[in-house]
Amino acid sequence: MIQIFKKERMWRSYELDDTYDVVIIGAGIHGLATAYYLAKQGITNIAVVDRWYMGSGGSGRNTAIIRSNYRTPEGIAFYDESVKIYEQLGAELNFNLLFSQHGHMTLAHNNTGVNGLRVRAENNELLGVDSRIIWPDEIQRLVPAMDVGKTSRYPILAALYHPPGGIIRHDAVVWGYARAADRLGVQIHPLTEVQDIDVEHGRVAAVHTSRGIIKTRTVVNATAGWCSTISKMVGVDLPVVTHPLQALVTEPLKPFLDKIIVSATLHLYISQSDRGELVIGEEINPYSSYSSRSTLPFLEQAASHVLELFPCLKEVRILRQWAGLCDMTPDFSPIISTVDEVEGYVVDVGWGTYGFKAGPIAGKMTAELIATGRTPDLIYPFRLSRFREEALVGEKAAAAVSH
Ligand code: PYC
Repeated sequence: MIQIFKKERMWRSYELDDTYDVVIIGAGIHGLATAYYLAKQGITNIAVVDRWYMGSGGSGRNTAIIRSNYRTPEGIAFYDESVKIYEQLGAELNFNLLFSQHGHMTLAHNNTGVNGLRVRAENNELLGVDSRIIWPDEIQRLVPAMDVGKTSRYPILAALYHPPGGIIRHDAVVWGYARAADRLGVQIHPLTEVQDIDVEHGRVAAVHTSRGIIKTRTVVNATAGWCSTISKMVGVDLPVVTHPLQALVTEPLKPFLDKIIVSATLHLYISQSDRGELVIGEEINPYSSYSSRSTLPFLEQAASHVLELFPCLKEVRILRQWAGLCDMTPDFSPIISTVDEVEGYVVDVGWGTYGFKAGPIAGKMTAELIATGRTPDLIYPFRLSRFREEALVGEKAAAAVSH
């Protein structure tokens, strides 16, 4: 006898209601995590709207690196909370997120680079984050396939080794949060484009969408690369410039690389996925744009940089490329904040190249901010007013992506 199993629906479809307590714009990891943590606090009359499909922005277009080896005390503390959430998130959402923590290694090829890594190592250690400087012998032992040689064009002098760093299945994180939020009563509305936002007497009043007008007193902008265009709808200029960031995957290979390798000099990061593909990224495009087209110059540069470190990969074929949009702030730190000029308008933006790894803690903090009306200590450094208070959180040089 053939048994037919009825497939469980991951989330439901709804008509758009005319009123919600909270409207979250952006059904990526940030928007969905915010909805989930709000619903856990009992605020369930929520619409998460997205002009395209769930996870179609940065959440589906990143290289899925999770780490907390940042540079500033504020950044380290914040991203470390995210790593801690990721470590138990699969169990909490009852969804396999394929999270593997095999370690993250940032290489230095000159003395300036080594000094930069020392600053990070010391700040990490002070805050209890597992990160230390290692030298070529240990690097070679941990990554036998890499050319650390003194004769290569970019000899490796040292590395910042961060054992808790890892990679995860990014779509699974989006789906896991979406399913959990749906079960708590959150409505997720894909293909629902926000066209305008009404502000009345200094307060958010309604959101105009391609499927109708929604009355609400709270709007969350979680739209990453598009955040400044949404913010203009309420008359708030964000200190954000959008740049594309590109990546590629190769054909699958037998497992040979369990560490994430990052080179700040080459602006390169490379890891091997559970499927065996190499996932490779480089720096942000130097120009501001909303285009998510791949380019040949990126491909050429990434390929040549990979071969500097891994000459053994010279015959490997590339399967596909993609690009995402990064909402860059002047200090490379995010903005998670209420906005003085418009009551009820909350931003979770400015993630630049760090958005995916921060999704869980950003969602949790944004939810707490909305539910309590108070800014949690962990995100106080990331308030919007820091730009006029000259209290920047300089996270430059905490990544390989050109800054
Ligand atoms: O910060 O780990 C990172 C990263 C990788 C790609 C973009 N940002």
